[in-house]
Amino acid sequence: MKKRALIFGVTGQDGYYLSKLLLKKNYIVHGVKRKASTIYNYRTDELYEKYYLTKTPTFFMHYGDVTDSMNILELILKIKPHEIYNFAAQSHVQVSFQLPDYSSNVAALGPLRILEVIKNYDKKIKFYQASTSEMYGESQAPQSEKTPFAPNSPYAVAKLYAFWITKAYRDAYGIFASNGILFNHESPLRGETFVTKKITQFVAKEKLSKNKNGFLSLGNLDAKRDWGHAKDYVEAVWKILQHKKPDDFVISTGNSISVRKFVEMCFKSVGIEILWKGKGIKEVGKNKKTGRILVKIDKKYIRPNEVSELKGKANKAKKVLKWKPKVKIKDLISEMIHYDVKKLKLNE
Ligand code: NAP
Ligand code: G4F
Repeated sequence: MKKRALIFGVTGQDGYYLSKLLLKKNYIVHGVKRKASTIYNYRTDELYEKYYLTKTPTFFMHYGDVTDSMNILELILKIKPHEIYNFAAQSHVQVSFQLPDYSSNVAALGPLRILEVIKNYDKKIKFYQASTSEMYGESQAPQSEKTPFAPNSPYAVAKLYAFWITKAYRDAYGIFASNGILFNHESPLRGETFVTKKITQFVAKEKLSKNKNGFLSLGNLDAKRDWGHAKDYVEAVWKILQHKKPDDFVISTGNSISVRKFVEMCFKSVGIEILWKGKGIKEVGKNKKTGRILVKIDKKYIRPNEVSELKGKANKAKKVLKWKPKVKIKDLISEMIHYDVKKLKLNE
């Protein structure tokens, strides 16, 4: 019998990559998407065509929302999944300062609602919670499963609730409920308001001389992140639920670089060297050869609280799950820019 997986947040970056992985592994995948006034399934379209529009479909989409308990209950009773992956979240840290109530409702209470259904209706369902390195806040890098949490945004605080409630339901009710504490992971399908995708899209336009005199507006250039590839990270997510017992795992590359360095690497990959001038809000990044300003700081992207350095130590996952990341940052950048260039050319 094929395994059935239910993915909350299937329309997001990780939802796409995990669905693809599970479909290749012969699962039947049910994804939950929200109702919106426009159709925006650009990530899942490929899967829908390949795995739904066939004689024996294995990919199904359902309307739903993790703020609606009855909806979660109905979906679980109808689908009877073996595994549930909860990726649903308003996942933008800065936006969570503007929408704290909503972001917390989705990220903190969403998983609680799912766990309640598992507890009351079928304790055999395995549950994965998308926890995050943001929960470490300003805790000293490198961060591992043993590092104290110190969340400093509404998003991170809500995710910490989700982390603990997942563990509490595991301990209290014997549910196979696990957390993946994933560090930043990116891909060509990363949401367009996250910093890596903002940068690669701008650089792709620059490569095709489509920016005219435009510049890229960014916030804090000195924050450091441990960036991996989403494709590698969903492998770890799946492995976490296949492990013999429920547990919590840090998933990261162990390499951390600043936003500034990421900018430099992206421009370098298209033959442009960046020269930084000025300080603070007045700092600019210029094309060393032409002197044209390519990067400016805009204070609207500076957060009320920042997480200065995330650098993960995934020794436990490497040892216990036999997982390791394959894609190096340089290759991630080149894949993202290549994709953005191709997309721009298609739209010409
Ligand atoms: P993403 O692209 O922002 O996807 C989030 C998904 O959640 C989208 O499908 C979104 O639907 C859905 N969603 C939002 N609110 C919902 C609600 N009320 N009910 C049901 N679904 C809802 O995020 P991602 O990068 O794939 O990340 C997946 C998960 O891992 C998120 O929970 C994120 O917080 C967490 N995480 C991400 C990273 C990372 O670096 N990417 C690292 C650690 C943890 P719409 O498409 O309709 O908005
Ligand atoms: O790309 P970001 O928005 O990602 P952030 O805040 O690290 O959060 C992402 O990773 C988390 C895991 O650690 C996830 F839980 C979360 O859901 C999300 O996927 O920002 C990265 C860094 C920050 O320090 C930010 O201040 O880049 C800095 N930054 C500088 N300029 C910017 C910008 N971030 C964004 N989004 N936009 C800017 O213009």
